[in-house]
Amino acid sequence: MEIFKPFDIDYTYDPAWFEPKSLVIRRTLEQIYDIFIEPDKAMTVLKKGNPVIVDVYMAPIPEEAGHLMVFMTIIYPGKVGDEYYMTKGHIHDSDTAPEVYITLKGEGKLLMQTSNNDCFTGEMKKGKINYIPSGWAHRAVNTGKEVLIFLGTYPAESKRDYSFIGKGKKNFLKIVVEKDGLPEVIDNPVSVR
Ligand code: PAN
Ligand code: ZN
Repeated sequence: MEIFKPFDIDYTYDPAWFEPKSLVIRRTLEQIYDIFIEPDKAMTVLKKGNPVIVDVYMAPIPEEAGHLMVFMTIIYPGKVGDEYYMTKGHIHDSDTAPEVYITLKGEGKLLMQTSNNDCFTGEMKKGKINYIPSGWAHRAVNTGKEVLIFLGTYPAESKRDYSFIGKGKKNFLKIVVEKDGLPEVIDNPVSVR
């Protein structure tokens, strides 16, 4: 492997800022409206505008074996019906690709599951580090009234696989909804086991 030059990343979380970055992944409601259990409610919102749900800032690190990707993710606050804004959710395409999330600001839940349908919900808030072992699909959910911001790292060569998300697919077996003003993790009524 070519020797790579060390570098520092500067960041703030109030406001969210991360440099240097080589890629920004932006997920708007129009792109991911169908991950919510009530997509018709998302369509109503989309008639008035197209809110940004998630931004991901990725550092300029080669997506190759031997490197660790480093990123910052911002999930904006909001809901579609009772379901909080969240990432699309994915699993990594390798069984040697664990991931670490470190929350800097806000609060949320980290839904995780295996292909055997084991489920685990991590707590995301300042003071928590979430460890996502290889083989666990993951989706972060912003359950707060402010932005949820976290840093993370994973083996840079591993690709994200979204093939289980969508209509008639397995999806995440749990969802997070607001009930009486508080987040509640419940079974996903539209998941297909
Ligand atoms: C994170 C996620 C980020 C957005 O960087 O990519 O939180 O998630 P989705 O791509 O599922 O919308 C990560 O887990 N990378 O592996
Ligand atoms: Zn991931």
